[in-house]
Amino acid sequence: MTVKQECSRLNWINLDALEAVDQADDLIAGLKQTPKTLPCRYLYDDRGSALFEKICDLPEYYPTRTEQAILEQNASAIAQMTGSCELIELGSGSSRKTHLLLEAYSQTDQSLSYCPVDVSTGLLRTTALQLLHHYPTLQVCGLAGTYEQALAQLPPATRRRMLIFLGSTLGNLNPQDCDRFLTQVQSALQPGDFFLVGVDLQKDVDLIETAYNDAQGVTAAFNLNALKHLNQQFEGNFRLNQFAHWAFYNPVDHQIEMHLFNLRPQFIFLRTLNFAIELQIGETIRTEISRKFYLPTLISTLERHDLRSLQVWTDPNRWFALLLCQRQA
Ligand code: AVI
Repeated sequence: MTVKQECSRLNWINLDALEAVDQADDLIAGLKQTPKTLPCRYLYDDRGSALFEKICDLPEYYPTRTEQAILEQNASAIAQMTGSCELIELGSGSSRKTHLLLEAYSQTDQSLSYCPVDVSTGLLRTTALQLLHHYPTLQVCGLAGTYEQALAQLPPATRRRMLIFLGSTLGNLNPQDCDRFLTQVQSALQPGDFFLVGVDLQKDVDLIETAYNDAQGVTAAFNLNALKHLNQQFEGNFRLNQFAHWAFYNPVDHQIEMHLFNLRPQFIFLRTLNFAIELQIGETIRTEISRKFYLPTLISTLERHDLRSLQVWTDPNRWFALLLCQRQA
């Protein structure tokens, strides 16, 4: 297979998401509030995405391998239940778990098509090319942008669709944003279409906290990289060595919170935004929440958005769940 033949099966749509979003209003609003917060998209420049890929391979970070094992066991059941359909993956990253689904669908589907959506254009391109090389009849339509933008601008459906949202990324949305997101999913799907979602479940707190405080410090580097990203993008002066990574479980909201803990008084200026803040010792900036779900509550939340759970698969420890939902009329 030549590169030219592979490229003829690759379609590319740039959603201009980053430009549109980076009016940075939400960034400024978050840095003004107490406690300070950052939109978690700043964790994912190309370096952040590469660090996240490394996190997925850490011994402490159980979600990736647990979800992968569930998919390994059940990918063909999923393909059989949905039949042939167009696969759209939100926040695809390296699409490592999607290989399992593509493998299963390629057994039954002659016109296999896959739309990965990601903000990291570098990763999206590399992954798309690898997939084309691996699956000789696959059509790929890469959508470079945020999933909100992708859901609003999906190419018209030509057949049944399945939206895929793996890795418990749903947990990175607070309950209001989660509702907004599910409303968008609901409108992007026709009755009969599918939504496949992977979520991390509530469990022993030590296990969760260890997953976000790994011994090699990869999660810490991932967290701090958000500030480097801001420095580069907005000509900022965050001094990374004056912050410490801090991740803990909040039992009230059932979520891990990742913060950057400020070690010295600092004056921060983001030149291109003409925005300044002062940070006191001990002040933190929350960079991410990662909610851990209780299945019955999640199933009814999905139901409220006309997404009926057809089947739920979990691992033997019930640490993680994969739900296949169908959009109701
Ligand atoms: C992408 N997301 C689901 C990961 C999570 O577990 O919330 C991001 C992450 N943050 C720290 N480690 C992994």
